[in-house]
Amino acid sequence: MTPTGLAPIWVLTGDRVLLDTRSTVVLAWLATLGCAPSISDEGDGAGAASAGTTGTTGTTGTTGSDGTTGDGNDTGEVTPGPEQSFRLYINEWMASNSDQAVDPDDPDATPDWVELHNPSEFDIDLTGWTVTDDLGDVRKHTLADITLSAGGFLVLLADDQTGGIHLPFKLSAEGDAFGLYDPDGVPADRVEFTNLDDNQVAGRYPDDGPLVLLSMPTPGATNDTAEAMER
Ligand SMILES: [Ca+2]
Ligand SMILES: [Ca+2]
Repeated sequence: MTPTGLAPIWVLTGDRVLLDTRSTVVLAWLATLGCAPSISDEGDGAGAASAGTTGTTGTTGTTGSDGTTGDGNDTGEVTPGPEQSFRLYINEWMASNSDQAVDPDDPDATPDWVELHNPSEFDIDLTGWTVTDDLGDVRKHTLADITLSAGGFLVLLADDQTGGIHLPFKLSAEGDAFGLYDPDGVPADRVEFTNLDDNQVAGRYPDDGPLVLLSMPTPGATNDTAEAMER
């Protein structure tokens, strides 16, 4: 099974590894960036696999399943389509921070920070994804060895340091930007902002929703209180 086109398949699982003749395997996948996978089968004669009807599960419409039968020698192909999509979000950030402890290794530090959110039902390995505070330089920093768990929140520290969740730049409260890009450089989410007060937190309300000012910071947790409408 080979992902084709621009939209990658991030997770592909089957409910069994070995198939007996005429047995069935259920495949599940997670695609991103406007990709709606469908199954086609190249076949190889007698006992060739046949693609079943593709379907979707879950509220985000990001997974599909497909029943196939075959002789264990078949190969198939996933063809991206236009409808289903999956996203990671820049969910919350603080560009001037004087009292919020968010560094697990330094409770006295109060760095700028950015919260990412993964609303999907799959863990996403962020290795190779890039982040930047300059939307004209999308590969400013490449993430490594970080997983954004299914339904989870991840706090990155914009503290001009490197390694793990640290980023080699800070955010300017007078106006700045933040972008998250997949390993192919395709934007997953981008935000721009101006004039944030000290300890002012901005983000999406509800999670993954419109950009607002938030009345209290919730790094690593759901955004539960909005202060102002979209601006
Ligand atoms: Ca700052
Ligand atoms: Ca939050």
